[in-house]
Amino acid sequence: MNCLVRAAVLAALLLVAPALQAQQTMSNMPGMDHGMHDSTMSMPIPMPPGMPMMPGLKGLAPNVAPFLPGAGVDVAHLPAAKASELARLRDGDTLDLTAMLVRRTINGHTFTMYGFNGQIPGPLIDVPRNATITVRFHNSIDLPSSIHWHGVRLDNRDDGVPDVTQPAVAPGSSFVYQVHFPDAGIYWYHPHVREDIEQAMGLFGNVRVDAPERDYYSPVNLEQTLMLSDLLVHADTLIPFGREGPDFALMGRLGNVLLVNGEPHYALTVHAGDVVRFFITNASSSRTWNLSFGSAPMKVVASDVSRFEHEERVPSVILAPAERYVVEVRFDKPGTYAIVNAVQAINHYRGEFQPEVDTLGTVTVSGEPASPDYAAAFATLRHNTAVSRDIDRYRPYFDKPPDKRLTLTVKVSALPLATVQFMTIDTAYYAPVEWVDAMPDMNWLSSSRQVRWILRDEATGKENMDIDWHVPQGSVVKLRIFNDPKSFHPMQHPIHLHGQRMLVIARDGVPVRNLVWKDTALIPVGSTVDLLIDASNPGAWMLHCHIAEHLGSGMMTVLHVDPSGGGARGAGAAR
Ligand SMILES: [Cu+2]
Repeated sequence: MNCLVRAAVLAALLLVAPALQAQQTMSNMPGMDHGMHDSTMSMPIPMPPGMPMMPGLKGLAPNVAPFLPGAGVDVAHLPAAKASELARLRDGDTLDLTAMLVRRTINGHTFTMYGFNGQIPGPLIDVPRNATITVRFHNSIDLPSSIHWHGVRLDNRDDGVPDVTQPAVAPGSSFVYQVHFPDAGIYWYHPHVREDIEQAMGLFGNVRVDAPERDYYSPVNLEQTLMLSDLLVHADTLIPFGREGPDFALMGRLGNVLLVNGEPHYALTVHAGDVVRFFITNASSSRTWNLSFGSAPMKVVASDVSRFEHEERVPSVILAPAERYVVEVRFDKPGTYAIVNAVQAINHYRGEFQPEVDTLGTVTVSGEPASPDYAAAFATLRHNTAVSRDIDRYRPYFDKPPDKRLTLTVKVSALPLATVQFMTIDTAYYAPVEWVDAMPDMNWLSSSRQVRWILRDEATGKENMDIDWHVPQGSVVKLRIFNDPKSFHPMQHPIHLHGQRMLVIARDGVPVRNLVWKDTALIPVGSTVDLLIDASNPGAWMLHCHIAEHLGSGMMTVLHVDPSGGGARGAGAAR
């Protein structure tokens, strides 16, 4: 549909929307209890500039009760949130991690949020590769919780998934995790209960696993970990969450305050010529980021579970929720470099894309020269032959037919009529990735009671938790995922597999040339992506979308890796 036609249809829809609202009020549709208002829910949802709230949606509220952390608690009596502190641990060490209420002030507004040990992000856990640590988790928040060790190939019982590997940890209770780290790199931890609330409110932290090899990475002057998140705020209030299930179920909650390490203005000072290695994690619920460091040259070195086969120069790095990238950046000239998120926003009125650039922070480069000067090492793009050799064992499986196929889609019921009408024309075209929430009103008013995001097994037609996949330990599983662009609201999905590692071997039939071990892969709208799973770790492992609201709307299943020698099923899927 061209822009003018779209604009005309939209204008017509806006004119008829009040009539639609009247019609829907009279029709008493099931599940449409939008009339339950209170003072918190009648607040306006922040809209993009120039975009009025759809008239047919005015006065409505999500059909879930509003929830914010710390109801009845005086925020003034809570401890102020601290910045992340380094927790350097050795094999056999023990760490206490307490999820607790904190007082957090951002841009002059004070909120009740959560933090691990009072910190946002939680402690930066630094361990040597192959260490095993004990983590005593204490739940002092007002929801059940758990800790999932994202990307870590640990024992299944320590994976932190309620109803799959452990019971949820009730408020006031504790759980002990033994966490073993077999792979070097950057990992993270977060609850696996209501991520849309708990992770968004501050319960996330990094784990850095150090390799014993001294030249595992190139030499740099400085290392920094960056956790990216966002917060949805109206004036001095957080927009409430849904108590019974997520609101913002269509696109996920995209915040209007962008944060690096929990702060709205990240700042770093370096010397001229310094090379900085950034370990970057996307801890936001739904936002995909496109990050760059001004004009400073950058090379991408590693991602979720390994280094790349070879380093590459890149203008920017894209991170879907839960993905990690390790990049090295050289700041060669004195001055100020802006760290920016540069994306394409959609203007639904005009049916056009427009650039949107947010500054997340700055790197100030002093006149003092770098010492040592690593310019030569930075100019070298390394080949990580150890990574290529490890992957060589798996290359014979790249061309086999898929063992498993999933289609990603969505079903909706009882959404406001204006939303349904809008989506009918909105999906006349689609974006491979939705970088911003261009329709926050419709998104807010869709809850997990009305939206069901779906992983569908192409072989059986089964969906989500009804899929009962078993593969033997040691098998190499080729999983083909297709993201259906013709669904009610197509959207990209970052698909995460627990406890294993996988390669993205092809996108839309085109082989990926520079491989890296991943635990999360972005599947853009309309795309077909081939994953090769190294199913080496026995247990029941979640496979799900990492958009918190999609997960909370059903988009998950379990991959059972049956222990070798005992009761393995589905051997046909194996090598
Ligand atoms: Cu999703």
